[in-house]
Amino acid sequence: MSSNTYEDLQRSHPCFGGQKNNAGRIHLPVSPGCNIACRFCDRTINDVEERPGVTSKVLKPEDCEEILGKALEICPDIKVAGIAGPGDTLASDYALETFKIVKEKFPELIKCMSTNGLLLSERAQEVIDVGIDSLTVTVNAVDPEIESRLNAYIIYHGKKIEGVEGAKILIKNQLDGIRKVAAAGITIKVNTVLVPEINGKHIEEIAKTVKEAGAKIYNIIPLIPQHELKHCKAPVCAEIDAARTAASKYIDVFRHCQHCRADAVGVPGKSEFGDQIYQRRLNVKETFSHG
Ligand code: CLF
Ligand code: SF4
Repeated sequence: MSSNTYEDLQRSHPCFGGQKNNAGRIHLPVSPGCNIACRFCDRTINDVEERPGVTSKVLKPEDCEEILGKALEICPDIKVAGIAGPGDTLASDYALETFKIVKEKFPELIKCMSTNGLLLSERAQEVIDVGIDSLTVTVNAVDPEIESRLNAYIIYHGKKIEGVEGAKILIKNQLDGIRKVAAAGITIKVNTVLVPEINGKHIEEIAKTVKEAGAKIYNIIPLIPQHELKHCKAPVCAEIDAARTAASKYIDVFRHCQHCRADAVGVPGKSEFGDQIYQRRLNVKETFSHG
C-alpha cells in the first residue's frame, strides 16, 4: 500500500507539484509492447523483438537494481522511480516485477507508474499490492466517438477490437481502474494528449469525469503530429492555456511537464543523465513516454 499522500507528493514528486523542490526521477524502460493503437503513435503493437547484436529496446527487471544504485550516486536528487514505457506497463509483467525490486531494495524511492489503462481495472489490486505511490493514466477522451478518432483499435485478451467498440472498452476500463486505485488511497494523475481539432472542446468533460472517478491532478500533453495524425496541427500556446483553464474548473492542473522519454534520468527540465546511466545500450524511441 502507498505510504505517500497527495500532499507528500506535492513536496517530493516532480510531476505532482514537487518540481519547485528540485526533485528528480529515473525512468526504467522495462515495458516493451503496447496493447492499444493511438493514432499519433507509431510504436508497433507487441514490439518485443530482441535480436542478438541489436541494441536492446528495453531494460530487464533484474538490471534495475544496479542501474538505480548508479543513478542515485550520480544524481542524489532522484526521489522517484518511474516506469512509463516505452510500451504499456500493464501489457506485460515487467513493470510490476521491477516495482517489487524497487520496493525491496530502495524503499525510500517513490514508485510511479504510467499506463494507458486498458488493463487497469483487472490489474488494480496488483498495482495496489506492489505499493505504487503515484499512478498516471492517459485518458484522451471519455466519449467513445472522440476516442475512436484518437485510437484505431485495442488488443484485448488476444482480440483486436476496432473503432468505437474498442474505445468503449478502453474508456470503461480506464475509469473503473481509476476508481479502484483511487479508493485505495493512491494519488492519480490523468494525462490527455491535446489534439485541438479532435478533443479540444472535450477537455472540460474529461477533467470533470476523471476527477469524479478519483483523479487528483491533470496534465495536458500537446500533440506531436506524427503517424496517422501527422496532418493535425499541434496546439498553440493559447489553445494549451485555454484547455488548462477549462480543466482547472474541476481538477488541479500540472503545468510543468517536460514530455520525458521513457529512459529519462534527472530533474525534469534541469538535468539529464540518461546517456550516462544507460550508455546507449537502449534504443528507446524518441517519442514521449506518456509519463
Ligand atoms: Fe515519470 Fe511520469 Fe512518473 Fe513523472 S514523468 S512516470 S509522472 S516520474 Fe513528469 Fe515527464 Fe511530464 Fe511525465 S515531466 S512526461 S508528467
Ligand atoms: Fe501505446 Fe502509448 Fe503509443 Fe498509445 S502512445 S499506442 S498507449 S505506446
